[in-house]
Amino acid sequence: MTTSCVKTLPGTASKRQIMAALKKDGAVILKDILSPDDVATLKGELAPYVEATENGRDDFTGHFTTRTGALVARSPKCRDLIMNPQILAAADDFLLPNCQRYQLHLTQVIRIKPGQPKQPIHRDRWAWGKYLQGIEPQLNTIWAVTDFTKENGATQVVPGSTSWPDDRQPGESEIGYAEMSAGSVLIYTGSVFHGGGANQSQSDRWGLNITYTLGWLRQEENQYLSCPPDIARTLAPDLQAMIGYAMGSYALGYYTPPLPAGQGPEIVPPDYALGARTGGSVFGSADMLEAVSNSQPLSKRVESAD
Ligand SMILES: O=C(O)CCC(=O)C(=O)O
Ligand SMILES: [Fe+2]
Repeated sequence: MTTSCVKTLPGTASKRQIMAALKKDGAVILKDILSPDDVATLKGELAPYVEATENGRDDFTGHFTTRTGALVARSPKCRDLIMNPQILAAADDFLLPNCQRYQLHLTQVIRIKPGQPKQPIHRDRWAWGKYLQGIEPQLNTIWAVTDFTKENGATQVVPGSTSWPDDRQPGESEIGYAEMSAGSVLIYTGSVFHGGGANQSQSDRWGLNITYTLGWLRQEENQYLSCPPDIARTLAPDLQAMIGYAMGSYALGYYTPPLPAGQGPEIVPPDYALGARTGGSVFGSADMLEAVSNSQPLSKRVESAD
């Protein structure tokens, strides 16, 4: 019998309530953030790509599961979800203590089809292996595009498992299910144990996985290839920066346009590729240099200054 459950807050929940739930359980659901119209728009934009996507090839990706990416480039509605102010307020609190900027980590529609067994329980932070310990590198969302029920593959979540040793296996009674209506969102950390659920229903479960990570770690979905400069150029500046077209720290992320000798600057930030002109041949700002030298986040410096 299941005794664990994933806490659900109203869509109007404050940042304090969200952070308290994340701290205690490592996961929380915000109910009905998107309107039925938003959900229909999302589904319409994503459907052609999702329908054309092949099943996974192993037990982790799922033989009856499809995973569809490049959602910044493909779906204007997804861009709003990525920049949702409630989610970003939580990400500010959760990630900024350990970086100067955070960035988009991946975008993926996960469609769990009927007949898909449970995904192995895991931590998403294992994308980097088990090297990183003692730091929270990642904050995640799964937006429900269809209803999520225990029967159709609602995400399995182990509330309170964020500080478990990596090799601990949850018992059945420790696993909760992120049951939620379409338009709701599951927020969960990179450290909480979880996995896709089994779909024993007759229809697909669609979840939209959007995740964020520290600006000094490699992104799981390579955004420069999924959203190359010609497309990124058309986006809002804050979204351009979020996907990675901004310096991650004083020296992280610069490039040199590979032009003939003397025909271009040597050291420029990545938004130069989108048309930004900032003077060239410096790394990041003086603030970033100072922050990285002190290994102290900008957010803390701002707080301690007032
Ligand atoms: O689809 C889900 O509910 C979760 C999938 C997941 O955890 C993953 O693929 O890393
Ligand atoms: Fe996962």
